[in-house]
Amino acid sequence: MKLDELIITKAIVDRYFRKLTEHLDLDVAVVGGGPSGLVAAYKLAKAGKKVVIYERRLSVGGGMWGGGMLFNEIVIQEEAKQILDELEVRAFPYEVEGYYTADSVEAVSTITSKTVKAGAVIFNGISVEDVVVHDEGRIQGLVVNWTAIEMSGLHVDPLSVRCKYVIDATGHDAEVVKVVARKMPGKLLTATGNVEGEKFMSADKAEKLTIENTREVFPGLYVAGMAANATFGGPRMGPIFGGMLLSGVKVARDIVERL
Ligand code: 48F
Repeated sequence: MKLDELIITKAIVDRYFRKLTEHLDLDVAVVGGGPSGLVAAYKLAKAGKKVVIYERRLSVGGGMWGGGMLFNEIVIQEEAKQILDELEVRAFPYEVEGYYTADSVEAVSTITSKTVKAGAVIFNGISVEDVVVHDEGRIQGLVVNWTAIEMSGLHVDPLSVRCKYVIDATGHDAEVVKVVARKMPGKLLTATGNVEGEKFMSADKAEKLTIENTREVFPGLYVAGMAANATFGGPRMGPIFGGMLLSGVKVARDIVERL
């Protein structure tokens, strides 16, 4: 077979733009492909919903690749063992009951594969910079741009996508929530109406609060993972990931109930 560069180029352009145009009007747009965003997209896709993850970086996985301090093992507690089993990530019991470890590279790659095969689409290299709100009452979509444009500082207008719900799974920075708070101060469904900010490390409290804080923070906008704690004022937990995975499960379940 003699290969033709033009056919290679045309195949990529054709297929990419087909994927893009077929995913401009979504049930759920997930911002950030860390552990909570991946699991949320996996569960939503399993429930038959049209879901896309927009990920700023080339790779999804967020803070999970590096385990703790680049020791690429993660810890998962008993409560989250079931979701790892469902995702077919091997979890190894540690010598203290209730604690499991997993290889972080296996965890990211396996969860990503399950998510894509369940029907979620991942657009990497795209950053979410704003939201669409027509009547100041509800989020109706996202404003997106190439990360390369963001990094270069070029003045290039973004494009937008429509969706019924947005999940801010951007981690510690809670980027989407912060945009809403900046443009509509005092309107978040938090205690003060603004971003409460992440608190000190406290693993046990943080893991429980992550689940509690996974909820709607503005009409049409949910928070998951560390963004939930940053938004509602929960502590950080370090390299234990059960709360992240269970947050993804919870946000997907809550949104499915409303779709
Ligand atoms: O930070 P991240 O892994 O989020 P998470 O799911 O998990 C947190 C843990 O990794 C860890 C922890 C718990 O044990 O404390 O930190 O809450 O992943 C967030 C992803 O969102 C992307 C970012 O590149 C990362 O992959 N991201 C952030 N802002 C944007 C974004 C944005 N504006 N647009 C697109 N992607």
